[in-house]
Amino acid sequence: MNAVLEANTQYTLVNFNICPYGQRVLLGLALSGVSYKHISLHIYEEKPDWFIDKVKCGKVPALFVESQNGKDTDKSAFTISESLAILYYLMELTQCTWFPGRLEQDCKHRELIFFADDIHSSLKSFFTAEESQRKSQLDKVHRQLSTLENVFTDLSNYEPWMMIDIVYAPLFNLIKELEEIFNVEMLAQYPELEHWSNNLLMSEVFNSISDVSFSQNLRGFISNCRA
Ligand SMILES: N[C@@H](CCC(=O)N[C@@H](CS)C(=O)NCC(=O)O)C(=O)O
Repeated sequence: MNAVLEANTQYTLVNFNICPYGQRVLLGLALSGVSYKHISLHIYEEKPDWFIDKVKCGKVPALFVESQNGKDTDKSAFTISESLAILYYLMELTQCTWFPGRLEQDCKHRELIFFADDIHSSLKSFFTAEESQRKSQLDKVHRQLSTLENVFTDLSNYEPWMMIDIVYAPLFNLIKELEEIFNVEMLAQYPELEHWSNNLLMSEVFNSISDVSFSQNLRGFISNCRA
């Protein structure tokens, strides 16, 4: 980490405690060693004016970057929203190596990074669905996991943590919780994914960003969505 940058720049992460996209950024911050302040908002219940002023899309995670260059008057500030944009910023800022560095492999990683958002959206449709629709939503999740299993199996070995791991660890964590809440199996029939998920979720860095009340908060959020 660049010492000058660290001394003069204040990073503030605004997040919602069960947001998987926010967990990506927490992992990125932990892995890159950038120190930051943390503001937690229940984004579906409160969007204060200071937040809307700075975050035009109204979504978390958002990273506020404020620099002070010597004199009081010489300040600059900007906001980054979108978890992937924040991760790319952190990667370039700290020169972390979050891609294998070989063109073809890097492209495969990027493909899967985009694919994670499709899976997230299917998981949301699953947990907000009426009971009668849940089975068909689960089938859709399975089709995506089966595709993921095939593509992931073809990726040759790489050293974690890459951006692909940062993006999939929160997704696997959400899947694990949903399996328990709805008493369904999602990962068990995909050995590569299960192995990958276990490695990520049992890692020290994932534990360091995990919130003990995640499970309870997620259950509360899901029952509110369904009320
Ligand atoms: N594509 C965005 C998704 C962020 C997102 O959907 N955040 C949710 C919380 S998990 C949010 O802020 N929702 C508030 C809203 O839609 O009004 C990212 O990767 O950061």
